[in-house]
Amino acid sequence: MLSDNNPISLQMKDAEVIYYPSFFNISEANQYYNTLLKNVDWQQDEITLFGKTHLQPRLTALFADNNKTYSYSGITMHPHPFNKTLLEIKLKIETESAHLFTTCLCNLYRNGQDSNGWHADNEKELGPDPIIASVSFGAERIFHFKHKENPELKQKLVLKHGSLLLMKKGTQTHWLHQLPKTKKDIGKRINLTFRTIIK
Ligand SMILES: O=C(O)CCC(=O)C(=O)O
Ligand SMILES: [Mn+2]
Repeated sequence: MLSDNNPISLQMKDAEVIYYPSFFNISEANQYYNTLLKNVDWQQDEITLFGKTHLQPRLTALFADNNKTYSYSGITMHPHPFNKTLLEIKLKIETESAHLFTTCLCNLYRNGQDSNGWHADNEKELGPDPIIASVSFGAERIFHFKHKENPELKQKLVLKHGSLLLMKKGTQTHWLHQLPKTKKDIGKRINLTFRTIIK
């Protein structure tokens, strides 16, 4: 029988991307969702894009095992120390990916109107061609990739409750990604993006 636990390698030019639909089982995923929703100090920042300032269309929080800040879209985030839940998740991902992460940027999408526009995670703090591990809990959302030099090359997947998306070599250098808005009446979604800040 086909198991939903098997990782899937996405066919993407110039990039290595692996999707684990059920990296966490349903009871782990439920528990992590509830704990993080309640215990994370979610904030809504103002960002500046193309010279215009507006509220970010989602809530965020930054955690790190160092004091290093993370800056993007005109904001500088200061980290909280990792809590037990995030450390547990980080360890499991580090074991699977054979990569160590220093930092976790958490996103809370309150409903289908919250989103994350086209970008690559290529801030200078992350060094060249970073590896990013992205965990999803809560409502399922569609995630898009678009090749930077060949925008007709696209990839789209549904990020499930308890899933892990490993964006490895080439992904941030050659592709953009986004989490578009949806008109569907859906619940909240928590996303954790583990990163390594080297500078
Ligand atoms: O919510 C997601 O799945 C994507 C988040 C993301 O791309 C980011 O925080 O850089
Ligand atoms: Mn991203």
